[in-house]
Amino acid sequence: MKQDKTIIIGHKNPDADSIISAMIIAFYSEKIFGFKAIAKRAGEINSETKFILNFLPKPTKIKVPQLLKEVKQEKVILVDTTEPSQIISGINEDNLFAIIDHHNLGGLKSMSPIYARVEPLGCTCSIIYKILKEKKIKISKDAATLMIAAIISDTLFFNSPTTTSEDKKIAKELNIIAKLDLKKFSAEMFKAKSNLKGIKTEEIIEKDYKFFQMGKHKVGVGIWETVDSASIIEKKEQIFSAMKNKKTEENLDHLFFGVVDILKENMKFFLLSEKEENLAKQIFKGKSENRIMFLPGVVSRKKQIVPQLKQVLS
Ligand SMILES: [Mn+2]
Repeated sequence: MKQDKTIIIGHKNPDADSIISAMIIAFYSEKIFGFKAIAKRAGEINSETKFILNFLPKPTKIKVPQLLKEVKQEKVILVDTTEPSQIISGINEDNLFAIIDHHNLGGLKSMSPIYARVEPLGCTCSIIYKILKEKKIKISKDAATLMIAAIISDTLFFNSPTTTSEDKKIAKELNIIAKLDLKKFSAEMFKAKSNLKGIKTEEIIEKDYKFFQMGKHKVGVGIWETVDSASIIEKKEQIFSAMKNKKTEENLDHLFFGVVDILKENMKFFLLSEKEENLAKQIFKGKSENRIMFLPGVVSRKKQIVPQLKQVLS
């Protein structure tokens, strides 16, 4: 019997974790699953991930995923999400083969029993590390470097409230192989992430944007993580106007945009209209000035924004 082609893919607007998780699973797929699977991506590679991929010495055996717009007949290993609204079309009950994720279960179904590994860790790559360790798979230096980078990216160098002690321990163990100066490496990653060169205003909102169905409400939350929040605040007029367009085009009930200052650990939360402003006031009890609310200590959409919005809206 012909083995169906199997792909590994993460969410739309892929971040470093989504791309790297797919790359690592593909690289070790024969050892993990017993067959070859191919890494794909559900969107453009962002500037932080580009920096990480360029950092690897060339040539490397770990392949960069190609863009995939729709799944046809392939079997799918889904990484870094289980949210139906955040995956490309064609992934369904019939072809879902496995999920590896660290988010809340988003509502996917499957016809057959699937391989599922979901843990409340700071990064999908932390879970992948545990899988590799359990299967006694030897991790290469390039793979270790990539996985550390994903962990630093998702946990904001262990500062996000999503970080667990396990993530820190895993990064330490990986760095025995990768031998990176983590402080320097993370500073360079975040600098690359903050670079606005060639980035249109629309992209600032959309690069790390997620859509959620919350009860009857269609809600979008864009996040921009940066070490230079002033460079974004400067563009607030253009950002609000781009938000307005997006909200209309996608027929959203609420659209939020948060600028996360990675170093100062705070968020400037853009509230498009009175509707968003009232919701934010209800949840965060904060004051807003010209529709921007300052939220000290808030850096995580997953832990500090989305559950709170869901609670009020669902
Ligand atoms: Mn992730």
